[in-house]
Amino acid sequence: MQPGGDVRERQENKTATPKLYRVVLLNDDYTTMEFVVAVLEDVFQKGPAEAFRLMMQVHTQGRAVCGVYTYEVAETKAARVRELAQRDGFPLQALLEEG
Ligand code: TYC
Repeated sequence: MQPGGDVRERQENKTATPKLYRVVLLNDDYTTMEFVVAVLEDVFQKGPAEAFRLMMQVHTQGRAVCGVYTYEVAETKAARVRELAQRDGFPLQALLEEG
């Protein structure tokens, strides 16, 4: 209740944009190209040509952004990459970047 008797409703901005996070894959010398392409197809839903292009970008430039997602989705995908890499004994790393 405001002075004077008005009722002021709490304002809630339901259209606020959620923060977005980039999932970045890093290069290493041991993970096979075939495995990285498979991860890009399975975890990031890339087609074969785009998966190969992104894998080569990581291989030649050291890193590449594989997708941009809300925090939960980004963290789940990065965790899945780590899980698959660990299962197959590869040191492949995925990290999140804000913004
Ligand atoms: N550099 C690796 C090789 O020559 C291939 C590779 C690509 C590894 C992308 C990791 O995120 C990566 N076998």
